[in-house]
Amino acid sequence: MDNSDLLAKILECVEFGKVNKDAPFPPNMKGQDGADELTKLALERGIKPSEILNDALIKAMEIVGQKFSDKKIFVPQMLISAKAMNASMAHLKPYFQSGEVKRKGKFIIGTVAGDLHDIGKNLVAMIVEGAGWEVIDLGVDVNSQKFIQSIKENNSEAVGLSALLTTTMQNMKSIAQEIKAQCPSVKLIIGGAPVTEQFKIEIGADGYARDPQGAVSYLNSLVA
Ligand code: B1M
Repeated sequence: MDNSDLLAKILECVEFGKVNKDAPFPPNMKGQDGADELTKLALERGIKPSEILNDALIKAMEIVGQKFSDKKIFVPQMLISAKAMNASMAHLKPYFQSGEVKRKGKFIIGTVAGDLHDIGKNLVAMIVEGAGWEVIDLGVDVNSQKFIQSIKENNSEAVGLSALLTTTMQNMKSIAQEIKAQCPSVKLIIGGAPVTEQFKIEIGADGYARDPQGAVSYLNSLVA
């Protein structure tokens, strides 16, 4: 198997939810290596973590999302794909986190109330941490009080809100407004698939990032 076949195989594992060799699902891949073993192999072969992320994992999730929209798969299949993606990301994490030792500041991040999607948020957290920020990850389904308490306790420079649903984007709006009212000096950055630059302006956030690198650029501009 050459490197491009290996990336294609990792994509297939995430698309169909083959977590590792022992996983019985999907039945037609029983006994085969899964996302776990194949990602390890790819890294051992020297394939760049960013290549694994962009050319296999994120592409797989785009396919999964499209199939869900087309009603070809349902929530359990999305969940098992997410599990396979997480098995792969566990191997990539140390590479994204190996940033500078001296911290540039504290960044709090969470997925907003009502929303349980955390893969994108976890990626942003890893990459921001790798770029030299101390990251405090509040997890998913985070309400305004939890964000505000953490900002005050940690005296953080910036906070990031992630949302993947058009419904929870509305929660993002009220959470952003409450944070700004109680912590006016904190810089607030938003992101997630349905979020836009226009929405940032609408809700009075300070920054919008399409991807983790955008979040890093914005944060670094605060300490430049
Ligand atoms: Co859900 N889901 N899901 N889901 N899910 C979507 C988001 C959806 C687009 C699928 C579809 O219909 N095509 C759709 C939303 C439709 C909409 O609102 N417009 C959807 C739906 C409808 C739902 C449910 C309502 C389904 C149901 O129950 N009927 C339900 C909601 C549950 C809830 O949250 N309350 C649900 C549940 C789930 C699972 C739990 C099964 C699972 C999540 C598991 C997990 O996260 N641990 C899941 C999954 C896996 C998806 C898809 C397939 C993949 C999401 C993902 O991880 N993408 C997704 C379809 C899709 O996105 N194509 C879908 C990969 C990830 C790397 O990208 O998260 O976009 P993303 O993050 C990116 C950027 O957005 C950005 O950087 C990341 C890296 O590039 N970014 C930031 C993210 N946060 C940022 C913050 C920043 C900056 C950048 O600064 C702070």
